[in-house]
Amino acid sequence: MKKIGVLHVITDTTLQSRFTHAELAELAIEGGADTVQFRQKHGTTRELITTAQSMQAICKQYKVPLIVNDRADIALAVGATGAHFGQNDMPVSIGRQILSTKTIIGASARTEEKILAAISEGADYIGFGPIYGTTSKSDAEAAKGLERLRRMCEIAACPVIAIGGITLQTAGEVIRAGAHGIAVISAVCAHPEPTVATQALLNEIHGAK
Ligand code: TZP
Ligand code: MG
Repeated sequence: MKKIGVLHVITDTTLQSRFTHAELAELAIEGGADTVQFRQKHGTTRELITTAQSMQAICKQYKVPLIVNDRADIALAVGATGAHFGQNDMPVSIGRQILSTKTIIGASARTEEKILAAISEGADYIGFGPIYGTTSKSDAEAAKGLERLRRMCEIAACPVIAIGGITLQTAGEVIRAGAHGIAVISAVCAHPEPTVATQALLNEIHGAK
């Protein structure tokens, strides 16, 4: 099984404009983030590649995996460690054909059936959420809560990364419900001090494990 990080910081330049994706990646890594995810829903392919290259340079320097959201081609283009696909993105089975066997593939799945399907297609981890209410994803479903998370963690034969509205106050209970780790946007990117926020989240995760 591949090593999957416990704190995935998803960089975002729509919630805040103080920092670029690459700057956020570095600030999060300085705070101990063990995975960085590049997620941007707008821009040309050329622009996305340029941004992903700048992030990959930092992640490579610190030996922290970079995961590219939605786009296998961009993950491949910049030599990222992984790609993350939602239910409307590239199917995991096709991502597996395109990307090397070493590449980490994450898949968002919200039902037992979809979780099992994603794992059988070759997903290395499952992203499950939103656990709580979130305003960071425009089409987010209703909050799933800790009980659903607990159930999904029981049935998934791979790490589950919980996402959606997770804060310093709730990170511990999410881990105690069985999640291998968490993925956050606003708790780090919209925080006045992203490095401090990352450090604090990591402490909560480790304290709960
Ligand atoms: N997928 C499910 S919820 C979500 C994504 C990308 C948004 C997470 O952002 P935040 O700010 O940590 O709630
Ligand atoms: Mg997607």
